[in-house]
Amino acid sequence: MKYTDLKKFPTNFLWGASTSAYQVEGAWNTDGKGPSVIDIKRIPEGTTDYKVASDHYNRYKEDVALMAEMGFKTYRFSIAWTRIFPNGTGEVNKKGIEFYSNLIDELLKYNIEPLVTMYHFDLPLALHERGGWGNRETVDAFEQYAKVLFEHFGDRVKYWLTINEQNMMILHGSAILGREASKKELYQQNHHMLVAQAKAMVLCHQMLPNAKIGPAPNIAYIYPASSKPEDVLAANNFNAIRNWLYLDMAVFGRYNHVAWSYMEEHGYTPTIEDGDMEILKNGKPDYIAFNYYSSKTVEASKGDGNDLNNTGDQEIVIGEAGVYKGHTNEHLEKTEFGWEIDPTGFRITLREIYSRYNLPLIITENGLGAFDELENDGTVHDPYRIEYLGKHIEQIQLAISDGVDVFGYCPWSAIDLVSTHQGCKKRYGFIFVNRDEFDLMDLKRIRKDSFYWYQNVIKTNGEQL
Ligand code: BGP
Repeated sequence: MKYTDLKKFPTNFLWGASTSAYQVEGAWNTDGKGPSVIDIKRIPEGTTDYKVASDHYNRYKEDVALMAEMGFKTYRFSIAWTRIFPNGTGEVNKKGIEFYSNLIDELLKYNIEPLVTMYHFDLPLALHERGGWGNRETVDAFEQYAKVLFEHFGDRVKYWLTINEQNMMILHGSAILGREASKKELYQQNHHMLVAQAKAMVLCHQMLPNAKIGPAPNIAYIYPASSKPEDVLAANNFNAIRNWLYLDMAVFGRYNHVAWSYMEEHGYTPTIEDGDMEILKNGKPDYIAFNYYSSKTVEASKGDGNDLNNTGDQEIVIGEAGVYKGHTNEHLEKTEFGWEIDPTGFRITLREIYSRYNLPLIITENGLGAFDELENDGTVHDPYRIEYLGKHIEQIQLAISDGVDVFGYCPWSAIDLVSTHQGCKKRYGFIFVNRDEFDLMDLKRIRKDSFYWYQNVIKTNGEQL
């Protein structure tokens, strides 16, 4: 649909950007922080670990000042569970509370709204060793953790996100977390995470009546490779399994029927305890946050063994025999890392989510990973990132013109950080961090071209892209 005049971005639109604790903070064992699953992760050869990352733990003031200079209205970051509870449960670590309290105060000093992810992939190792999300106790541990966060930060944090990309941990856990699990186990973990999320949402509303909370899955609309009904059905299958399973539960408190039938057919259905469905019904999000990098395309699975299980990374679809098969969309370009680029798919995804759930939306990740280069004169030219982000912001405005209620945009990432499985040379930030895969150099912060560009986007409230 074309419009003669586009609707403007709302005046209080939350422009910002995102990071996650383990990818940016470093200080992996400082001030009482306990180990998380990230510290035992199988690190792909040739890439760095997460011990120092971007050293944000020690340089957060400088980083926040740069975000303020860009004009951020919000900053989406995650809290490392193991800074608060080094062993997942038990004693609260005061130093961990202090760090995030200081970070929040620093943001508020510049009128930057903190947008806090409670859990972004870094499950405490102590819980993992007792079965992780496969163990029901982790649900209680998460609820306890949520309570402590609300108690200590609820006076200043209005926007909460429960679990980052739960769907990607289930579908692509091997790339992100570096370990394998059977699908049966994964869907049990999934159920426990859904219950934990619902409990956190209920608790948030009880303890902080003025706060808002929502889920943060990775949602990408799935296209059929052709108009062949079998391909359309495969896209419908994958939309249910990848996207709606998570949001139907978060919003309506019920399992999506196609996803459930898929689990039944394969013997993946989780054990549901008495009272779970009621908890799931009671947990109600105030908004939906989602991460979007690209649409996905699938064709019908022939079930002939060529469409093996889904083992690509977050944005690469392989397929599942008898359900769907990944298909390269010949209409789209790809990033250097093989991720398709589809700004129009962003608008389609925004429309689709809003039509299904009718809740305000905020984008908590979107961005382009690239090998940026620092020039001799100290500049970093990243026109490809500006182009990517500009085209996606254009689509948000179109979606707003379609009547979608979008209240914020937080691309990935505020500052360079370590990728989930491709090291620190795969960069996403507006701020360059001067380090190499294995040489920490001086970790100096350098404004990229996209820094100045985004500053102007925010200043003009999205009018100049
Ligand atoms: C998302 C994760 C982020 C982030 C991003 C980019 O799936 O939520 O943590 O890393 O993808 O992915 P990558 O780091 O693999 O390039």
